[in-house]
Amino acid sequence: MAPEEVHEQHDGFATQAIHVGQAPDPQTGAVSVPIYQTSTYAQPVEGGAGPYVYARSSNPTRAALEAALAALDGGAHALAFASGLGAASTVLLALATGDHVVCSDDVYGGIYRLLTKVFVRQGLQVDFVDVGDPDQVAAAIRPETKLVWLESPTNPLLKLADIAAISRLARARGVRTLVDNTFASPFFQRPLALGADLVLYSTTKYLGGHSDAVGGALVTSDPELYAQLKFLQNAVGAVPGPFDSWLILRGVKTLAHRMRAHEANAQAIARFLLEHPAVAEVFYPGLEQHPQHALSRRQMRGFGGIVSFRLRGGAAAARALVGRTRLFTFAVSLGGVESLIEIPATMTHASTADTPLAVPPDLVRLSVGIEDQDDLLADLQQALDGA
Ligand code: P1T
Repeated sequence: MAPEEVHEQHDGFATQAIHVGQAPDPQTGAVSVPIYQTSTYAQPVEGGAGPYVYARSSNPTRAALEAALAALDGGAHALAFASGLGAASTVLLALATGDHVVCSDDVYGGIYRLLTKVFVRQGLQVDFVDVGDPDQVAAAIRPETKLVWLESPTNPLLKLADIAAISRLARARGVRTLVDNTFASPFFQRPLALGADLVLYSTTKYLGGHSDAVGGALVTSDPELYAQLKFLQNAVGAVPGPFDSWLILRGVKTLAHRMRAHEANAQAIARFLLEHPAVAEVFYPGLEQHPQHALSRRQMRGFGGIVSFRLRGGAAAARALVGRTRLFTFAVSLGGVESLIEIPATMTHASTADTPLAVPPDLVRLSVGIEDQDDLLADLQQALDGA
């Protein structure tokens, strides 16, 4: 799809983020969706139950969040979960013993751990391939394959998958495609419009945006898949509580504005790092030097707020650097308003150590926040100069 078309789909994004599912409360006029802090709902003795019976099954605050999330991805349905991994587990529970998944060879360490340490024990088969090459995905698909699992951009190396090409080749073979869109957020990338069947989020990240709640979500326009996942959402129970649903919904309202600010800062930082003598290599899809920059322009509306880089001084230099930053807090997670710095090899991706998916020990990942750009650049400058 042409970049202009991608842009057009986003018309009204900020308005939808603030209004879809969030009409003033009909009873009180409250303009902020109330936190329905209840586990159960009174039912009429005669005439059958209403829309709300028990809060694992549904809750009005969660329903508002789900409506907003569906709209932002241009999807028909969304389901909210207690975490990104809760959403991922629910998807994988739709598969059966002997089923096969083709997964990106660069993924969040927790997804790798879930697949290889939990679901493989339940009889799931998984192959990790370089999804930057659609031919490798095609070659890995076999009769038992049910799902292609993409992250794009990937965590932590910011690799891209051609979502349209892979979704097309998978569909032709009767295989569904899931895109973990956590890094891009629906503001910068809409996988359903590119042909994917299912979108996954850790809403802990950009959707929530303030590092104050953990959550996950799935979005789809496929009614059959939605029915299956909604059944599992209730049957398995990895649901968010009303207050966390409300926190994520509050974050969603400002997503468009935050993403623009994250990206402007990330672009400036990626360019600064490229020039710094202590830096060996910079990973950011917004750089012309990124091997898939053309693809990122084609399928994304922007490049996001995560920048990774390798240091000439190796793992020791990476350690020294994270000890010197003052504004960039040394912590896992990403997508909040505040800037974070971490070392994937020993932190978020420790589960891939000593495997073919291991990430370089000198890799540093930044979640670039929305503080003043000059302050962030000055912090990195002093930390790199001294490290
Ligand atoms: O942490 P949780 O909400 O369960 O989401 C898991 C998850 C799923 N997908 C991606 C791409 C992720 O980055 C994450 C969580 N990632 C981190 C905590 C991190 O620092 O990378």
